[in-house]
Amino acid sequence: MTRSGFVAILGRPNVGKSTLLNAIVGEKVSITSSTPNTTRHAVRGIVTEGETQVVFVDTPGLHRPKSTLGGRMNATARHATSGVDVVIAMIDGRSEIGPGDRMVLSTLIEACGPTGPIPIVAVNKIDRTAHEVTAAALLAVAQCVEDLARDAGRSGVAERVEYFPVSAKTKRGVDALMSFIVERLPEGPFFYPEDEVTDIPEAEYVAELVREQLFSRMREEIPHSLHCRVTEYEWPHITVEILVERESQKGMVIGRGGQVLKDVGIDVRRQMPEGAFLELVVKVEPGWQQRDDILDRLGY
Ligand SMILES: Nc1nc2c(ncn2[C@@H]2O[C@H](COP(=O)(O)OP(=O)(O)OP(=O)(O)O)[C@@H](O)[C@H]2O)c(=O)[nH]1
Ligand SMILES: [Mg+2]
Repeated sequence: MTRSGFVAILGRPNVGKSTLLNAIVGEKVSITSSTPNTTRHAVRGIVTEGETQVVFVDTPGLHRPKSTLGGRMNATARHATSGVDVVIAMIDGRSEIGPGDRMVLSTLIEACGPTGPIPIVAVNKIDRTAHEVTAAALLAVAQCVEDLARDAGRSGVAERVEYFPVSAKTKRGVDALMSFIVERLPEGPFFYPEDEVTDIPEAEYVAELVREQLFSRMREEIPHSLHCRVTEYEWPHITVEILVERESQKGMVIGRGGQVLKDVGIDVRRQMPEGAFLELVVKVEPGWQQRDDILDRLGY
């Protein structure tokens, strides 16, 4: 009999959720960057080993939204906890537990309850913290969970929570986390073919790769103003349209003499099968982040 299950990964922006997903899957399926709010959709990463299949769901970072898009991203993240077997709340072990983390831990408590999904807290980025700092972070977050659960009238949840120090970047602690999850999965059928690592369509993935490269090159508010979508996918010809919100941002994205787009194209093609012709087009769509009609159309 096979075993299978779903695991949602929650956390405030930038704590390393997508990096953990990629580390677990062993392949890049979700884009990452040092800019908060990189992930905008629920991204599934599938791990199949022998008789076990685990589907990890990476989610947008929970945050205080400043745009209609931000509100939708939070809703996507919260929705991802329904129907799963395990919820991982991730925090950054380098920083104090702040209001954003408390919101995430409250969501964990709420989603798991006394009998629901298995609650896990992962303290990430321990490659950057001394042992005593990691230990202090684990104690602090456990205390925080206890307080939040008591205040929510759900004290029973706190004792169910398991704590794992990890580094998504170096993969330290990731095997222990994975073994813990695998051992607790229920019996059930596989949800995906054994050789599949994600359910993201190829075209969407290419658009994400373009967005990732732009995120690593753009500063200030520009990353948040970007949306990328494939408008033509006729292998080897692929056109990706880059939406910006203002005319002034268009010039920044294109770069002097088109240099930024040229570099983005080179770095994206490097991650694709050989022979791709990638065309990047920039278009202004005023205030798209705030407009429900456009967000619907763009699939948020
Ligand atoms: N040193 C260190 N850096 C890490 C680790 N995990 C992630 N990072 C870095 O932290 C930044 C954010 O990583 P992401 O995986 O994009 O974070 P996220 O939680 O998915 O962020 P959002 O999608 O914006 O919610 C990137 O620069 C990563 O390289 C880690 O274990 N150690
Ligand atoms: Mg992410």
